[in-house]
Amino acid sequence: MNAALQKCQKIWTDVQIATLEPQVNAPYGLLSQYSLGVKHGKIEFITPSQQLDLTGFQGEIINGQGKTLTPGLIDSHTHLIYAGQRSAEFTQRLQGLTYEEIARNGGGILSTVTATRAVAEEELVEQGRPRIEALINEGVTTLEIKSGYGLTLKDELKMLRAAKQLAAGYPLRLRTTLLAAHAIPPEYQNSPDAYIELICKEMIPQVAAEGLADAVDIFCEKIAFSAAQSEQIFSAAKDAGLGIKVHTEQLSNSHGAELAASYSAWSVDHLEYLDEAGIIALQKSGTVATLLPGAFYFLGETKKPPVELLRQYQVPIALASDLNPGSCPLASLRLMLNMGCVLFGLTPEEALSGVTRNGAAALGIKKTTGTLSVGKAADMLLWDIADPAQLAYQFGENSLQQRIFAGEITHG
Ligand code: DI6
Ligand code: FE
Repeated sequence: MNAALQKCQKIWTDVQIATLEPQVNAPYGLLSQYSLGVKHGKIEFITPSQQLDLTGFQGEIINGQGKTLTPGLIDSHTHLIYAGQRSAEFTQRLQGLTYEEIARNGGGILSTVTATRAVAEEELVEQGRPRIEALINEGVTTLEIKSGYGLTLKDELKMLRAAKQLAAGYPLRLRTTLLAAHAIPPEYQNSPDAYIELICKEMIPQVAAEGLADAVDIFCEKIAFSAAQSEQIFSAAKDAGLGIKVHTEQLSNSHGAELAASYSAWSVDHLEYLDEAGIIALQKSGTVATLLPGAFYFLGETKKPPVELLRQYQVPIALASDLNPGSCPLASLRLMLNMGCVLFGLTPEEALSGVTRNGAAALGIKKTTGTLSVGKAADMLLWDIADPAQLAYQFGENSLQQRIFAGEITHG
């Protein structure tokens, strides 16, 4: 028995591994009849089962019985921390009001801001619990949570702290994002530039100093912030050493993607109205295009993101839930796999890459997670399926047999 194998704590034998590694020249980076060993939370080896000699191995052996192992799922865009809910707004929309009209009447994001400001950090943690558990139970091992319903220094910090406190109770990798520029707060309705200044001069530096966020995001849209205001935020984020993300081209083409690409953004998100010039900019900067089919579906949008052009320019595509109380109260990344295919025309392989490899890239952590390869985190899911496409094809019947986080079996 070789030395690498001897040092492993656990070995999964006889698994079909969907590595999602582009170097593995097969759909899904698939390796059949392989074994995988884990040491100190990381993948130590991946080898054909027939080459494995387990004589004398002291650790745990898990017989995979030919089942399929994939990377843990990564939900790279959520607004999971908030107070209250907006079913009344849903009812209004069904009666004919649009998301934009509701927002302009002071509802929408601002109604969640009122509810979120009114509660303590502990309460935000408790209200987020069923949502985070829903995601974890279906296989999410890395999750991003944004602020954006506080819109004051104190309340944005409260949201980020609540996200950290909530996630700390679960076997999960958390990335947090400051989205103070989500909406113009009521106090600044007549002076949005002063709010941008507050974000750049106070919020971003303090959040960076306290290590409360990995990235900064902004809603660049005609009902929110302009490209010029976005640029100030990107510049402050860059100075603070934080990653850059942007909500853009969701309801119109604000050219936020092109601008974000010029700041080497990690991701640009939504993108229904993205044009070819924006796509070329993304290709140059290596920025991930994050598609959010749940929000598209829930708002009954009809303009689809330019998937064929993204493919043509080989822009990496991530897929995420956008879980939030207004445009996507759907706490399921599995559902997004199906919607990404049915609504946007992604292939099941593109969809799965979007919630693994490209999700990791959208969070600036592609070196450590997102695919199954030696040296990466052993965040893995064992599924009772024969074809990885089943993850996008089926919904509701639970085929997840084991959820493994940093080498430990947390479910199953
Ligand atoms: N775009 C969205 O879809 C979410 N935020 C954003 O900038 C919606 C957030 C909400 O309606 O509460
Ligand atoms: Fe969002």
